[in-house]
Amino acid sequence: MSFLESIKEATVKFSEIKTPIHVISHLDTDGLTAAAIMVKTLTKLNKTFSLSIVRQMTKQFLNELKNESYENYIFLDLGSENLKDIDEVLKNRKIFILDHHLIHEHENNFYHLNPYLHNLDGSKEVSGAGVTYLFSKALDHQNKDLAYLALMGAIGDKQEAKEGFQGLNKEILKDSLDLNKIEIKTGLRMFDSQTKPLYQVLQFSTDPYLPGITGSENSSIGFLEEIGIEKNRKLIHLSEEELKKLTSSIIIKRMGSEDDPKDILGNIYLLKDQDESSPIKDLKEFSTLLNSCGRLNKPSLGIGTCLNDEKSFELAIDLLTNYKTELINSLNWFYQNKNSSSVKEIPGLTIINAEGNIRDTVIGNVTSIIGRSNAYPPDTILISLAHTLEGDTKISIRASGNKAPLINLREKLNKITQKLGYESGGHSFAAGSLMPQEKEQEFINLALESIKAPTESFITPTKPN
Ligand SMILES: [Mn+2]
Repeated sequence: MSFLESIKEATVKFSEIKTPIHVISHLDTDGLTAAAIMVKTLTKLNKTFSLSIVRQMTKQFLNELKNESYENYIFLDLGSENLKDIDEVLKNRKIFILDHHLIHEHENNFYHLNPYLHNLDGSKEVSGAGVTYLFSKALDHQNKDLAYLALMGAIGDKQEAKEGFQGLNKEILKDSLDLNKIEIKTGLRMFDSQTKPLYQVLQFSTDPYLPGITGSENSSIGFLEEIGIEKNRKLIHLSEEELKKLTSSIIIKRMGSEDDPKDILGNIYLLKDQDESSPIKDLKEFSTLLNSCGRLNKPSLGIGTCLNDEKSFELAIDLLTNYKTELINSLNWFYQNKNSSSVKEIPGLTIINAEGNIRDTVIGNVTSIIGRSNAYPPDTILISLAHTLEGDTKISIRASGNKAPLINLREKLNKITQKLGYESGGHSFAAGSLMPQEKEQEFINLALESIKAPTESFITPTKPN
């Protein structure tokens, strides 16, 4: 049976449900758009449901579900990795899983919809929101008007590359185009290009990465002065001539970087029913907005925005604006204090002890942006510390450069924090930990000790030009 056939079959079973449903979705852009699609679909069908958004599917969360009286559960953008736990905790309930993550095999009698079960690539061809959309469309063809939400989920999960969408995502795009809901333009692939002053768009552009510009306000302003474009202009307001100049100057800047310099050009997806200046006209910006709602733990604002709730939209914009301001202020603090005792630089390692100067909610992202800014040679380990409101210290570890770090950063950090009795979590390319403020100095000393400066393989710092 094909993926679409199995989706169709599941919707038939789904239609028979008469009792309330508990929908559980993921906190990122893809999860929030999946949730919005499902909320619209269920509301239209007059179904009774509740919605929970989770950062992660933990055993603890699943155990909380155990005591509920729901007979039906729908998991969106998650679940495929937790088949065993779900099976154990939610015996005898009707379970629908609409996911696109790699499957941790476990025999089950769920309605499990996942592209990997049909030899489709869940990392590129369809997102959690995409699977949810296909389910919604199979229930009611009219739900085609939700296709743009599915595209945003795919964008959030980095499934849109410079070639555009592929696989089922391409079909979903076609649905949106058929309804004349969106238009595609070619332009600079940059976030905030509709709404932010150009110098900030460039300064915060981490994908594509702009050597010597990303992460530095001064270089960004300098670059624009050099090419004669006023720094506060917006990308959408540039003339054709200016846009060409900007694009070619950026391409020149990116020459010699390992990515294709032309990576900066790509598709821009615009919602036709939004105003020119709307921060949610561009699907990529819309997806950034949702991402910050998730990151800042305000998923309801993101979902509300997807459901066209004006109040949620305004609050979400405020949230994003505050977040960006926080980011800019934090980066400025770093560049102003780079040569002070708050920033310790030894070959191979930089420790940024921000204390109360950078908030713990942005310190990870700030460290990532610094890592991509050319401030340090590739594969320099960056460790940042920031105080939390609860009196702890949040620690973030990243590495500089544009490629996957040579060492496993999570292991690296864990080795240090374990000596103090604390665990670290995260990924090999970005990890973090939390410990009481009193442990700060001890941690810093251990971190400095842990680096044996690799004298011969060390590369001369490349300065931003
Ligand atoms: Mn996803």
